[in-house]
Amino acid sequence: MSLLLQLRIADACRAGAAVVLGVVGLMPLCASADSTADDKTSHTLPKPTGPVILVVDGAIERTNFPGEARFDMQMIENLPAHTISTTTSVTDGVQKFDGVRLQDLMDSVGPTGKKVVASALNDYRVNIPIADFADYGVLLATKMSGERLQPNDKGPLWIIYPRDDYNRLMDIRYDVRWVWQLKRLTVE
Ligand SMILES: Nc1nc2c(c(=O)[nH]1)N[C@H]1C(S)=C(S)[C@@H](COP(=O)(O)O)O[C@H]1N2
Ligand SMILES: [Mo]
Repeated sequence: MSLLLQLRIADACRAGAAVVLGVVGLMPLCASADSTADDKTSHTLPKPTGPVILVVDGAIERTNFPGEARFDMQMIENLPAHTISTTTSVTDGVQKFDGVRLQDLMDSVGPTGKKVVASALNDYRVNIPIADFADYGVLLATKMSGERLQPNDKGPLWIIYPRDDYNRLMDIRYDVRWVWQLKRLTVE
């Protein structure tokens, strides 16, 4: 369906034209046009009340400041909690990481691009395909072994892949995506 036609149908729906005209064929179109409109407006992003620890910008649909979505720890921890236990390339043995799924964080801002440029406090930056987040349940970790990640030691946010669960993740191409001291995700 053309965008113009969709817009006209949405307008007609808002005006209640479908009900007035009683055009049976138009009713299902109204239902879908309405739910699309609701999807964009119903999840608004709250504003941070504490220190901002992560900014998501670029190609996103929902923001809480001009052009960007700012997150404090509380906003991040309001997302569903998840855990990954895995070896890493920089620690001894298996570590338990707590945090939230990057897919859930992305869903909260509505990305319209296919990758993120992840950048860190030390200005390290790397491209990550957004598909990774759903494919592997990639974690935005806030804790390791039950302790909050500190900014002087990989914190406050560290991207964690479940490398022990997928052979293909035990690879330098994925190791570079484990961004520690994450501060910004730019969707492109
Ligand atoms: N913030 C930040 N994250 C980073 C890096 C970095 O320099 N800074 N190096 C990356 C690279 S190149 C690898 S291989 C893994 C492991 O990093 P490390 O062994 O330097 O800790 O973390 C990645 N994440
Ligand atoms: Mo590396």
